[in-house]
Amino acid sequence: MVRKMIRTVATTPFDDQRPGTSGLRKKVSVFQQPHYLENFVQALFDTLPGARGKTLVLGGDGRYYNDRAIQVILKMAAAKGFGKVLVGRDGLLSTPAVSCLIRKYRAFGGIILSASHNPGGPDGDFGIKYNTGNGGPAPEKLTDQVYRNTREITRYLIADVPDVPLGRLGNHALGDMVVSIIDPVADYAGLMESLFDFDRIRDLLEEGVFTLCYDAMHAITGPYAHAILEDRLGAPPGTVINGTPLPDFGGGHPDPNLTYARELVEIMNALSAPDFGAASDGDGDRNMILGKRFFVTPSDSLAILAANAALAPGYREGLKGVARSMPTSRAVDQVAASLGIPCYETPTGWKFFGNLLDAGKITLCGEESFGSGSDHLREKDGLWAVLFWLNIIAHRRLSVEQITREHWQRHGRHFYSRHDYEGMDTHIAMEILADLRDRLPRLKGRRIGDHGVVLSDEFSYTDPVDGSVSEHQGIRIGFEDGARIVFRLSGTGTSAATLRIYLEKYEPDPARHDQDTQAALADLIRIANELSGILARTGRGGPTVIT
Ligand code: G16
Repeated sequence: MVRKMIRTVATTPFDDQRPGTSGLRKKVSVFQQPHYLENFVQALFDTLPGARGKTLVLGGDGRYYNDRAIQVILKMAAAKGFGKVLVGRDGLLSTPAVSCLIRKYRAFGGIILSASHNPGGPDGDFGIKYNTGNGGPAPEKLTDQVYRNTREITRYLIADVPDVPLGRLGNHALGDMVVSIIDPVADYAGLMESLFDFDRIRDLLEEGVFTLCYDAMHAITGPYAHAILEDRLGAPPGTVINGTPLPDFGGGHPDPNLTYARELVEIMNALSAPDFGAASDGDGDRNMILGKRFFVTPSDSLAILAANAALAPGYREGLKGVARSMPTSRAVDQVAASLGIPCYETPTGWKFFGNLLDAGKITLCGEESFGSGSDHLREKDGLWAVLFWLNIIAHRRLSVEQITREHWQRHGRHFYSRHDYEGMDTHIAMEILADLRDRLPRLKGRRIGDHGVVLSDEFSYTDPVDGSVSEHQGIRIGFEDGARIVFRLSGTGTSAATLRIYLEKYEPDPARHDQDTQAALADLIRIANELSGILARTGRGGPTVIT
């Protein structure tokens, strides 16, 4: 890069640039402040020695501000000395596609512009996260350093070059750097085809008896789902709904759960419901699986994928091990025990699976927060989970409900629910957790109602690969019958606090599998409310979202 093309801009630190569970997420208006994005990107680039001449992958979920941010980052990448940047056409790339591209093209790393399932638009959220050369989210060691840099930053470097036409496929020179605009779907679709039995799924879809509906929620997976489900697998046009990515997600909240994916839920609850329903979130890494009038919890979905993995060509060799985040139900633990493979418990956050996957200790992993994935990438992967389910159905020729009920019969049912109290005063939420923390030593050995407490602690994780320790990862209260309550604060919100309460109860007896989930968990819900004192402290009689 000709030196005079690089401008050094003086700046001062912002004090709120600490990355959360998954990158830096803030209101769009926060990112639009002069120097805000640039400061964070420079703080990141300053942690990346050895990037000169290397390849970066860059794309986002198409939310408002995606296109502007990409132009800024390209100019800063040129100033940093990257040799090449791969950008999805129109600046679009799903999170799993970025992971796929980093791995396939051995890139130095990738930047994903997304606030995931958070709403978009000028009044919505924006976000930025960095993935390292293994294709996975940056580990805490790196994000902590980025944060420290944001506190000390005095300048950033940016190239004085014109904007790149993001809609034109092919190579564009930006000073000495090449910007390669690529088809966002092709590499990812090829990877999916190598993992699943596309012929068998095509037969299932073309026979015309099996119907499905996929809701892309006007977010990033629209183009991927059209290309894979409709074009490659032969599902009829119209199978994918809300398939055009929009900067404000059509005014919706692109979070695939029973509350926010209402349109799909209504379709799947109708008398004429399709056989299979699925949805993905803003950046395409989450999934929700539905049958006719039937919801599969993400924890059960992970367990069912693990139990049926051998039906998919990519997993025919068997699983090395599995992992789940701590608050995720222990349904997959049962499967691991029956397969005789290890099961790891990690803190919330996909980044914690990276070392286990890289070290070959696990093949599948997942979280209660509607995420599952495998060693094919280093991100959770929404469409992958959908294709995995279709692969299983194409082989077993059973409905989603039959597959799930059979699974419960064999392994027992883990009644599971998460209660979210969104928009809570941060101070009160911290106080609730601090009080619970104080009471932990006195809870163990006590009885609460009919339940004897056998575990009361705050989860701390020692990574079995690099020995790094992550503390304060959620308050756990376990009972003698295996039931559990977990309390933690969300690390992905952009305003106020969200208190999450995770509830789990194991029921081995098939005669009791038909209970309603909230009814089955009623005891635990009462205990959780009493212990936390939410009603007295906030006046709230119930959660904002139940999943
Ligand atoms: C992110 C992380 C997930 C995590 C989820 C919820 O997902 O990648 O690992 O489970 O947030 O985190 P929290 O409970 O702290 O809000 P996504 O889809 O938002 O990137």
